[in-house]
Amino acid sequence: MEDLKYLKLAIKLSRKGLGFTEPNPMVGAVVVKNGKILSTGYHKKFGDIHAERMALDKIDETGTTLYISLEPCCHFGKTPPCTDIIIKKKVKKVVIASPDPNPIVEGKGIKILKANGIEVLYGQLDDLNRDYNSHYFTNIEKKRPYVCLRAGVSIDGKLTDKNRDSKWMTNKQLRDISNELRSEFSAIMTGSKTVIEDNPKLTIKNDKWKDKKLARIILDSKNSLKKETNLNIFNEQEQYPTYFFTSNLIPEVAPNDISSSNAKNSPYHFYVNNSSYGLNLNEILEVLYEKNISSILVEGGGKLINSFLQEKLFDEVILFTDKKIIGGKESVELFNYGTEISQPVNFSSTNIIEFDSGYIFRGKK
Ligand code: AOF
Ligand code: ZN
Repeated sequence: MEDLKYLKLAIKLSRKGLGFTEPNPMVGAVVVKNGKILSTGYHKKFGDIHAERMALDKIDETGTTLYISLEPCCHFGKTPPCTDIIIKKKVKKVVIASPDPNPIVEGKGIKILKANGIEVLYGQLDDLNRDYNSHYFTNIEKKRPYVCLRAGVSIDGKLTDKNRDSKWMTNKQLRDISNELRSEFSAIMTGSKTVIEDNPKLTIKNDKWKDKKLARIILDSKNSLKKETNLNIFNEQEQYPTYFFTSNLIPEVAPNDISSSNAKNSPYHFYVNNSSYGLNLNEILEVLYEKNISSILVEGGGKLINSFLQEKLFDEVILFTDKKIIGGKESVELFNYGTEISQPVNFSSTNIIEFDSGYIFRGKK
């Protein structure tokens, strides 16, 4: 019981790093002796000191119990191995929620602790920790970024009315929540049509996230977005670097890139093959994975979201639903593109929050 309480606290602490640690995991640690919490730590941002080292650095006591949400590392990376400090501080027992699937750790951390006479327990609350760190676990296990599809719809699943007007679709409260959702991800993705029609900034409004770096990924199959158009996506490149993907059937002549006038050499512009649903999404995810982008929030439009559905390349769906019925044959339905998916999408976990004006549905596969 006591173990569970402190382990839960370690997992809760890990969440303080939400949005800043990727592609590394969120990790929390708690040091306890004789039923008293001596210190805590969490991984604040990518490249910073690890959670368990942060907690142990602050104390001199020996014979403690260390609670960590993830198996400690045992490698020299950006920081020295955490197993070293656990041994040095003569920790008596280590309780871990999840073993680390990272091939440079993968059970070796636990082995080293045991070989040094430290009692090790692991596996309790593994599901909870994996759920919170689903981006990290998906990266390592599927070798691609975590993909979340997000859309705003009416109760009857319409994206827009017949005039293609969707601006009014979700009210301000839901729109603000939807905007801040971007902070949980490494990148947001949309299509060139949305960029041309809405000229979105694709940034995070809330000042709380002014230090958060977020990549903007634009699927521009025909290379139609020109820098001269002064679209908002060409601004604020430092905090929000913009990457473009174009079909390799299009000659590499019309440069969109921010840094150079030659699209061919641009580190921001990629040319990929086509698939039956548009640009080859597998190739795009491969490029982004190599660029260390570990999670993507796909914000539409409808065609793009449906391409990911058809290709079965997604891990989560988030629907912002207004309590309105749009009706009409000419209004645009969200799930109305492409062929029927051969099997319905089932979710292993779902969550629904109700607001005055609507609902947020979050389903993980
Ligand atoms: C973290 N924070 O609190 C723990 C991690 O890139 P490095 O050198 O910082 O190492 C990252 C790996 O270390 C990470 O993928 C995971 O396997 C392990 N543990 N990482 O960023 C932490 N405990
Ligand atoms: Zn470590």
